[in-house]
Amino acid sequence: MPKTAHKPGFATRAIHHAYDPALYHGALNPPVFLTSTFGFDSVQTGADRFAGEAEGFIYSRVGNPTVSILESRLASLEEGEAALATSSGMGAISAVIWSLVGSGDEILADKTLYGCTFGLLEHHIHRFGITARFVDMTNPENLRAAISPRTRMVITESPSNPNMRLADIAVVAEICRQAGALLVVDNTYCTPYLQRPLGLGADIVVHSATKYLGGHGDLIAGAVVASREHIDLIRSTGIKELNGACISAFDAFLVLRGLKTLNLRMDRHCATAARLAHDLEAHPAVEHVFYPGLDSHPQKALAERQMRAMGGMIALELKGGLSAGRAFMDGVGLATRAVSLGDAETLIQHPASMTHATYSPEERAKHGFTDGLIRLSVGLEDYEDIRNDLIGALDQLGGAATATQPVAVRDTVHA
Ligand code: 4LM
Repeated sequence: MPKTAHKPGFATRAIHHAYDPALYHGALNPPVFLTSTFGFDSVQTGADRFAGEAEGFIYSRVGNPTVSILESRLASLEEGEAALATSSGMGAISAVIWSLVGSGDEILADKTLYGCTFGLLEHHIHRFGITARFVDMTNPENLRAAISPRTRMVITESPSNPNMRLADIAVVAEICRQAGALLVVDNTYCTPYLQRPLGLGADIVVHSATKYLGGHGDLIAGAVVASREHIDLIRSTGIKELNGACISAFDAFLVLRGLKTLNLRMDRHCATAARLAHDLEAHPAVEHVFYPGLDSHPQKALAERQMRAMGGMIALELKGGLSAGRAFMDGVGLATRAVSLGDAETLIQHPASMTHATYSPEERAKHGFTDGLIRLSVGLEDYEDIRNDLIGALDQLGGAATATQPVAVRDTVHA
């Protein structure tokens, strides 16, 4: 780290924080410690490490030197005390829940969430004696009315996947604090470069590091950032004994490599998405564009307060609904039809049949998005090329944009 009296900026910390090349022969990049276990110089050393009375590594499910560098760096970028890197975003979310919520407790979650987070809360968690209820947190008063002494945890994504709804994190955090509930914010869509929920009062931030943090679509990973006390607990219970969702040292290395360009990539994702959102909104085949930077987004002012820029994710609804949406998706050439987000490549997917197929059609309607919704993860290609691809596919729609015949959406088990 450069010698300076001031705290280094975001980009500098994303490149240097918590790694001293002098300790590793001057190697510019940290070594990848591909080891499952670590030797002890005596029985007593091993016992002391297990008891938490001596520093040092034990076993890579609970800690690894490469992973530790990533964890320190993520904590620094999110401005939290400590972080835990996990094998996936779902591994992070489930480790947080299993560590901090128990039988008889209630979780209140925002109305729309990533499909598998929703599936966990709506379809499975009751088997462990935990109740999950959903409230529309675009109006924090709904949360104030619903929260009770049984509410142990509140979970929100802002902006939400897939329909770009926002929660006012500072207001929601204050409601949680007064009620004694923990606020968990999934910051995957924003990354700490665009939004820092801990500074707004959240207790815990979770990430799918598969997305913008890794940034290259070549890994699956997750992260939790919180107080040292919470991270120690989640590591020693959630990861060590409950779900075992530890990240591999190699994937930690890849996330570290991705972080070095996070701010540059996010600036580009945001700039291109902002222009595209306007272009899409102006097209006659488009019914509605969901993007917080548009004047038509009801929470634009909140987004401007809470986020540095408006992100790289766009959702849109076409005039012909589902059939037009499917024709549009089959008409693109540069954009890749794929789930996931935050990659260099522009990705386009259909939540109702893909990422959010965990919701039944009735649940989708109840939770605020239609079967016609299309989701775009705006990539790093040239703006003109992305624009021409998408607008060209919209221009091709012709009759499809007004077709009304329903196309079956199967409820399949997909990501
Ligand atoms: C997708 N998303 O949307 P892992 N939190 C959020 C997410 O979007 C995701 C996860 C957690 C998508 C995956 C196919 C807001 C995932 C879960 O996939 O377990 O790293 O993250 O396309």
